[in-house]
Amino acid sequence: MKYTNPIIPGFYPDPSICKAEGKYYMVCSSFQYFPGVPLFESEDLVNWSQIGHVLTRESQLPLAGAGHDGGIYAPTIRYHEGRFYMVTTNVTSLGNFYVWTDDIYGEWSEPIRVQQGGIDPSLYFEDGKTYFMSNGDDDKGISGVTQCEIDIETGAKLSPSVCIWQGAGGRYLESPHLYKIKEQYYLMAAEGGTEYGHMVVYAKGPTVNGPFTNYPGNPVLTNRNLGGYVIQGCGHGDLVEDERGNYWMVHLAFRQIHRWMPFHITGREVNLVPVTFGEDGWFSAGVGGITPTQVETDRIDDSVEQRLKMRDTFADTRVGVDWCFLRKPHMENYLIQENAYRLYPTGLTLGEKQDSPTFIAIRQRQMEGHIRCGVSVSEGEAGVSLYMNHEHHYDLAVERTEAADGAEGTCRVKLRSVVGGVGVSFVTQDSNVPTDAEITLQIELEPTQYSFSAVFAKDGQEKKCSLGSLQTRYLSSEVACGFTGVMVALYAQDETLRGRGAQPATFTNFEIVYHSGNAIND
Ligand code: 6LW
Repeated sequence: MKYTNPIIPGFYPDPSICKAEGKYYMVCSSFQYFPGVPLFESEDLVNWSQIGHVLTRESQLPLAGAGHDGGIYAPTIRYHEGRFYMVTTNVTSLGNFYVWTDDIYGEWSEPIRVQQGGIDPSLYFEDGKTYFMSNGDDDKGISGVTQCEIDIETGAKLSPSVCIWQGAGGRYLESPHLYKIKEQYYLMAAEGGTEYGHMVVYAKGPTVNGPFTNYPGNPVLTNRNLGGYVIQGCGHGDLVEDERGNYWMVHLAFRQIHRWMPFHITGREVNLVPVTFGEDGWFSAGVGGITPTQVETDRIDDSVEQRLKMRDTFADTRVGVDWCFLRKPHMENYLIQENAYRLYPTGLTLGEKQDSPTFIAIRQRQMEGHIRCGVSVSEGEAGVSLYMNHEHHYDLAVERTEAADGAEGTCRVKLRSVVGGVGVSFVTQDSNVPTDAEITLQIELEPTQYSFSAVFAKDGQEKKCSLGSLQTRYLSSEVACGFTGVMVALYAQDETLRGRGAQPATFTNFEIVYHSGNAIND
């Protein structure tokens, strides 16, 4: 069969995978968003459905004050003796910790902290022992992949933290994972940084502590030498063995907005490549060491067809699964109904970097398509934001102002561009929209630009008003920095309000339709 990368499009970075009872499970990092650590399930490795999140309670996921590069970093998922473990770092508060569950569809435990520093923790189980590794300094101050033994019941360290590998010479050694395959220990990691120089490297050794010998062909996977190619930044991988005994790697990569334009807006996404072991015990990955957009493989049955979801509406998405919030959400400000989301404005705006404005968001997963949403506002401002972070967002909003004399106020549609924390607003020329008009906000998605408009309907008459276009690149990771991707957020705010607004804004008929899928521009 033939499948297309990414296998999970949109902001789902740092994938980690495990197999349990014939199914595959995957987790990704989630930074300042709540709930945390998206959890996916698959039967065939190419079609994944999100079954929930691992971190669903504030006690597991304290995010107060988490900036756009804070919160939850790279997780690892492992299955051992009937129990799932997910280990990660909350860089804003908890440090390194893990949670566990015996029911993948149920709740996970309270966090169990581990007193070893660094980020990107991973677990390896063998002979009743649990090894914990991360990238950071060991007890002697030596940096690299650092490992200790822990008590899996309590998280207590049972041995000193010792550096077991310093990588293959690239900068930013990250995401270590240890595997035992045919009596050999393989330690795999990323180097080069999570940008265009990203790569996967590994080493092999005779014991769990090494000594590790670098693979002579390192990096085993990278697209760093592929110019004019959409998929870039391949790194941060994890291995899994399938039912037939073949190995695969899931890893992150991103798609440039154009073959020749080095900006990406949909975040780091999940890609899949085959891994092939040679007689000498070394393995290669990808197709000639790269990750192509299309992979032809006889390791997956021809009967398996890759299905990409091309439409998101209120009816076929779920709050807390597809939709998420910023930091610690104030749930009293959300009234989620089957066909309408009602959001109460507060004085917290999209520029907020500590607290949680009224904001519910779903990922932009592809680069071509459109967004439509009916919005009705009684007070303040509400609309659709293309949100990269608090300093980089484009907001298409309906705004109600009150007249000073108590007479009925005005209603207008405006577009706000915030880049580098600097905001500029454009208002519809026809700024006096009848307050009882039905308003539909519209955004056309293209790889290089977003185009904004609104349709006003009253008494059977429709009028379309264009607010112009803005370039996507100013919301890209290259411009905005951080580790996330563009979110499509429904929000409500009213800078004059301190607490909860009296009247909610109502969002109806939401849809994102993607016109083309992964192979764009390639
Ligand atoms: C993550 C690190 C990385 O902790 O980016 O690409 C960091 N790799 O491994 C944030 O996702």
